Amino acid sequence: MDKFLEQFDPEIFDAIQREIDRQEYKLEMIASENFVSKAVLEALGSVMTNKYAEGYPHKRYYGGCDYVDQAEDLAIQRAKKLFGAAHANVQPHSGSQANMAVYLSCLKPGDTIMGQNLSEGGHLTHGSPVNFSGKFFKVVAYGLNPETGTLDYDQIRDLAREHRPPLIVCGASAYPRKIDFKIFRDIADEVGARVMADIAHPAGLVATGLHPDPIPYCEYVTTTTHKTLRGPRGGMIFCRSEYAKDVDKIIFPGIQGGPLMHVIAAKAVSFKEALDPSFKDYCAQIIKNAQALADEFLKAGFSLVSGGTDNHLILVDLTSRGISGKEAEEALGRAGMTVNKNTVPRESRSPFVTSGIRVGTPALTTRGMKEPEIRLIAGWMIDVLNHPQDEKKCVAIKKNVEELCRKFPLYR
Ligand code: DSN
Repeated sequence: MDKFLEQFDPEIFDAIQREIDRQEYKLEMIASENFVSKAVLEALGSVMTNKYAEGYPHKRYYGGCDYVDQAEDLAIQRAKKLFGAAHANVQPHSGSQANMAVYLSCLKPGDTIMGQNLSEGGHLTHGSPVNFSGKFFKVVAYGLNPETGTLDYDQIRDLAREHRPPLIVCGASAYPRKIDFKIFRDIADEVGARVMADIAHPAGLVATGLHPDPIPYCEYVTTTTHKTLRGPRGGMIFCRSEYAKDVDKIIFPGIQGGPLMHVIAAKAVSFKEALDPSFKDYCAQIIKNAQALADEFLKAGFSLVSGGTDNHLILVDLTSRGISGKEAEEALGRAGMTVNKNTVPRESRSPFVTSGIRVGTPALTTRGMKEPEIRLIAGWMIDVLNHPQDEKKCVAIKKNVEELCRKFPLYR
């Protein structure tokens, strides 16, 4: 292997080595994270990073774009095939920029958007007051039914009738159930709204038919490429052909400059991986693993928002367990298991403390772990959550975690 980085910048080299070890020897259960393949990593670290290519394939503002055009054409073709979409823009640097582009393409500042409340599973860009979406637009937030912990479609319909927003946003960051895009379409039609589905979390499950498909029902579909889709960090927008020009114009020149061509090349590689039939087996295993995790937590008497899961994550409500989300995240971290604290419905604590944890299975599934390993891990998690102050226990479990990780190597 080349040693350029090690020789030139040993400090950054060291940080990267430590991060490789962290990923390799700890259990990654942040629901929005995953591990890319070595082929994706190779494309990300390629000379495509050197090229400026403002514009779109075959219509660029710079010379020398033949080969980045080749890569972006492939990314677009594969993305459209994977999701059955009429138009794809693969240039958004992130999910936030994808969402911003859709909003700016069809709304004026001060218009109303409806989106899922951040504290009940939504995303910052769906109208949080601290985000551009909540600053530029009037926001009507919808939430979950407090009894069932699932989306309250009656409330959504009532709010839409009352506020008549031009855009309804659906999609979530911490929601363990399937989203019914057809109901959102019906509601939108009733009030004359367009619908944007942000499928960043379940994108891989959507692409493989394991989650309902928003494409037939939504004018716009946005996603990130690095969660269940298992590609490099980045964003992407799908839309109906009649909106393509407006969306493309907002991404460039509206809010972004030169596209990150190394990331676009890596996106293309990950879409090729996702088009392989084996990717459906992988996504099915993600769900089976999340359901095994849910099963173990329920058996141990924990409360799960919505009572379980049908996607890649569970949301554990710790309200009645005498431990905050922050304490749980920290204790699990000491035992080698990485999760994130998360608000739960009817949250009483601040977002920095919270009463829940969000636990996802995409990254463990990428390592090849299946239900037996997941049940073992759930047992360790439950043990830690029941004894968060027991440092000896955390140390012992951390050893077990490392041993398990060695059986499912990642990059080392
Ligand atoms: N930060 C992402 C997540 O964890 O769900 C969303 O942008």
